[in-house]
Amino acid sequence: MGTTTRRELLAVSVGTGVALMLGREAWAAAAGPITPGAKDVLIVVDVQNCFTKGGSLAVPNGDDIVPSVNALAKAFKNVVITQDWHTPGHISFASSHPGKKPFETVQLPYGTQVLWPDHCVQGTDGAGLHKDLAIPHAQLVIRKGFNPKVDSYSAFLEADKKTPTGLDGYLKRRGVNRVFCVGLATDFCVAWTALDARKLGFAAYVIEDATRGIDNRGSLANAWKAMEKAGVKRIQSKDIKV
Ligand code: VGL
Ligand code: ZN
Repeated sequence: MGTTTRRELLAVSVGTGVALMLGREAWAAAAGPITPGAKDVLIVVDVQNCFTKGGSLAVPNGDDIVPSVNALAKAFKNVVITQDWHTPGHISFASSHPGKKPFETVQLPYGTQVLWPDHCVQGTDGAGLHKDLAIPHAQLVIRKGFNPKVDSYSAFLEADKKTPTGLDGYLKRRGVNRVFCVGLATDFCVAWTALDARKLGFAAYVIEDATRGIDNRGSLANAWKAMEKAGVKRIQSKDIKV
């Protein structure tokens, strides 16, 4: 102890250099395409007839994402599909609030609610999945928004921000810790799902080019701002190794 020879110092500095190089290599690998594994899930949000061409709440260019959603899904062992699944006369429908029009808001016990055209009523064609969605290996279909008095954009929690859908427990019991979100709409159900995923302790990614937004009164930019603040990673489908 005490005296460090020149040779030892050299060895230390060489060692550090190697460590730095290895570090850089690991970082470079992390920045490359992501290979989804057993701890990852793809959540395919609300790719339903009502939100696509001819639907009552059609998201602009919503249909365009279907081929890339199908391709991405093939790269994931774990896929969960969500369906917006409202009762007739649901509280989120403008038609349930006399004098109100779609895209206006009302105050409800759980906060401000945007009002929508009637959409995704349980058991109707509009609530069905898009005909070209092809994910036979999806393990769970989770329906949300079935409580007549509470909306649910998020796949995890209803709009009261406390009633769980059960997805959190399902994923955690299966060892999933990273959530990748695609689907419709970027600024509502996709964003709320990704934000709740962060709140519940998951790493969360939104694959932007496999989503489309409604963009009502700046909602798309606001959603991205909120997601960025919450640590949701904004990536593109080329960032996933398919
Ligand atoms: C959605 C509005 C109302 C969505 C659902 O899937 O983003 N948006 N219900
Ligand atoms: Zn809805």
